[in-house]
Amino acid sequence: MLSRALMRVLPSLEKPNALRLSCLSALLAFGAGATAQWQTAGTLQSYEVRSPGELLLHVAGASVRVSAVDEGILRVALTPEGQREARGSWAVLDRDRGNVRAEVSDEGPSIAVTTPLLRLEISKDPLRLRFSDAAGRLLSEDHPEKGMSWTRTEARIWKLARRGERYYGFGEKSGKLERSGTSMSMWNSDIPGYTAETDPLYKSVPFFYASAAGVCYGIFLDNSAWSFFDMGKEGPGEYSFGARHPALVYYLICGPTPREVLERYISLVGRPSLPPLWSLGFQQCRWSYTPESRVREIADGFRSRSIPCDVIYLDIDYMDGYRIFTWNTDAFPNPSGMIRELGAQGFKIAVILDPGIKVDTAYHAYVSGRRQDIFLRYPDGALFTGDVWPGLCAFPDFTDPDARRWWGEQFGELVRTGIRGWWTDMNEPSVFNVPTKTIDRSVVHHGLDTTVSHAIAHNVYGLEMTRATLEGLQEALPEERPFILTRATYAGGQRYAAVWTGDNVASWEHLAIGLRMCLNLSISGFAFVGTDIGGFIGFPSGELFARWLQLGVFTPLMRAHSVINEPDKEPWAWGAEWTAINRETIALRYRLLPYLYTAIYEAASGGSPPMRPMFYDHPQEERFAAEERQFMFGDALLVAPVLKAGATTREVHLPGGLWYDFWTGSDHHGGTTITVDAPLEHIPLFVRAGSTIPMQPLMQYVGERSIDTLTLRVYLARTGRDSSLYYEDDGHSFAYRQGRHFRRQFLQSVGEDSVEIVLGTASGTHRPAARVVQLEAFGVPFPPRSLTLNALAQSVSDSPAFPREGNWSYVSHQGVLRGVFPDTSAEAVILLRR
Ligand code: MIG
Repeated sequence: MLSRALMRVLPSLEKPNALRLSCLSALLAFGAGATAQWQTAGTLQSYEVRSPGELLLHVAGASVRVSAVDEGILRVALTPEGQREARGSWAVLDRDRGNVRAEVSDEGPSIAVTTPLLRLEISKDPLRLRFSDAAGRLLSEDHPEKGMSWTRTEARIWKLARRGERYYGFGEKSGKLERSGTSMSMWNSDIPGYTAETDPLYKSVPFFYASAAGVCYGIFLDNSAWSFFDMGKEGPGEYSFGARHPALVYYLICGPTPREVLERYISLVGRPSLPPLWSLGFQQCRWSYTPESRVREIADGFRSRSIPCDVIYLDIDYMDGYRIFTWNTDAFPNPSGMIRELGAQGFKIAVILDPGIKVDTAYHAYVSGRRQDIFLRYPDGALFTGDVWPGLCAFPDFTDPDARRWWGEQFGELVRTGIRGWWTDMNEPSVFNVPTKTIDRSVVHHGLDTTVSHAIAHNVYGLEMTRATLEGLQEALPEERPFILTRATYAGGQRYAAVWTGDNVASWEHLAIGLRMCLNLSISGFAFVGTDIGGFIGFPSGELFARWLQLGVFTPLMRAHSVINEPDKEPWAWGAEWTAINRETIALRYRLLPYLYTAIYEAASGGSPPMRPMFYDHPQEERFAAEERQFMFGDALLVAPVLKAGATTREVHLPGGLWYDFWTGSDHHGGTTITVDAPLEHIPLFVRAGSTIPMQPLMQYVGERSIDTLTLRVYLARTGRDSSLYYEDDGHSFAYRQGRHFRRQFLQSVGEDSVEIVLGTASGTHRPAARVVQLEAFGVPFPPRSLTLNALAQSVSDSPAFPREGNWSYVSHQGVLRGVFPDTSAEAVILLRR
């Protein structure tokens, strides 16, 4: 009982049983009410320059290693005496970054580390860090009193906030987008029906942006233990972050724009993998579609109503008593036959995978797992077991390469059965029958060349489960890009899996919460993100579902889901009128696939995620600092979802420049707030002038037929040059890595007396099937006196319909030019003259 009480006093102790004795003396030393004895970095005692960009500094009780990872990223490692220095990382890519141009100079009272982009000034007495950029602008400085501090069990860095500093990121947070004045922690937790106040949630991404007066930097606290962030809640003008593990590493990441912070962070922890194109189609899930006849009924439900869909999920009831890698053969007597036939209808099947392996000596996974000794154990060697869906379970030690190999080997069978989607759930991990709802913190993991307690491995358990899944699929299905969807993960997890935001609720509030979570995750590296459309728990009205689905078009993962025991929630469940609206909504998703795919490709090549909060491109604009009800999707689209019941209009804040209404083609001057119609039929959507939106014909699933018409909607700016990327490949293999892609720029240039629209020469060796371009240019400022395509004169009619191939039309009261011509990989230049 004593240890219980002490646990409350010292919440961060990892091994309560082993520490009973020392706890007693600690309690006496601290006195009642004190939580811990903090030490703060004092006078620099000595230092060594290890290489041009690396310094080891010593103060009483700790050492601090500072190193330049590259020109724009500095790493700081605090190691109190008696602790092992943190070396490996589950998040940071282990790769040679070449020679970093960095210099160390002793300037008397301080030491400076300088790269072409950053300057770190280390004051010697006391040891404090002060980061600024090459332009001399202050980024971040240690708090003069508290600086870097530690106890025996935790460490924390206090910093001064700049005037008006705002904070963003932090991964999966359900509260407000802008985080100043709040505190948060990271400890992967399964909390069904969470709220805007619930923290922490399923995922840990200890990375954030600090932005003041348009100058932004990032901090990544690479610590997988329970970590915490106080962004000015504890005291104004300061913030702090730390972890319940005193050997602490953080990275300071240079901007100055949010985009540059994101790109540098991604270069550190890895890019999102490029998903197969079909996973951008509509996905239908519920707990559970069973038996087989029900799955077929759902598939027919989509096809008979002409509602596009690519993926149907099997939730936990497909298994034999929830045993992973088995089938309930009563409900699914012939899985491969079923999957083959659904495949012929254009569906892919995804299955849920939980980490818990049922303790059952007649179950092959348990038997082989025991034989290969890959399950987690307590320090005394006893097997850790806990209750989940199958009853008592053992848990693979996913941080151990041997356990990952074992897990990966189980995939051959499911792949041969035809499964193509992998849904890893419960991997916080969630355990039912213990008060902590997870694995005991003392349990021993193997990984990163050493053993660590579950207290350290907890937050990477889901990450390593998705890694094991990916590694298994690389063996079992090496030619296909895998689609893995996970609930729990850690920073860098975008390398392995897409994410969804767990067990949300069918409420209007949750529609807004889900949008915030997707935005926060997106700028925290997780580009492929979505919510349970319609809400997991509870039953939405037809209106709520329709509005949620409309937003879902603009979340990279577009998946509807439902908890068990709720009525049907498929898109046709609310009667004919709503069905028609939902059909059109999903149709829009499929028409926009070329644009969506380019947006996800941009993220997969190390750039911005598809979903971007408004501050991301406009960090200097105060009106966008806390904007969380509209967002950019890709470079071109501004999405303003309806988040209120009964609303038929909504306010939209347009950034500077010219904007086009996607639905009407009418234009609006930016830098304004407008109120637009928001009929139930569609989501308010705007296009940035200067962009080109590629669209394809409606299909019922990805690859139903080849694209015979590529529609290009060209939105002309009033003047000047602009460009948009277009990316395409085979959509499913890794051949794009060998250059089998089709990538080009769409350019526009608007002058006084001429407009030029160019489809740039395509790079790469992928060649789409023969098709035409159907070009539609909005905002053409004059009736063209002459029009040429690759210098050949074209005739122009004034018909409002799309002309036949080889013809053009111009409708003067709309300012819209339309033309149809063959698409090739060669440059196409369309020139209009006044
Ligand atoms: O304890 O597999 O978040 O999507 O349907 C609940 C059943 C387990 C939680 C997931 C949810 C899934 C459900 N799972």
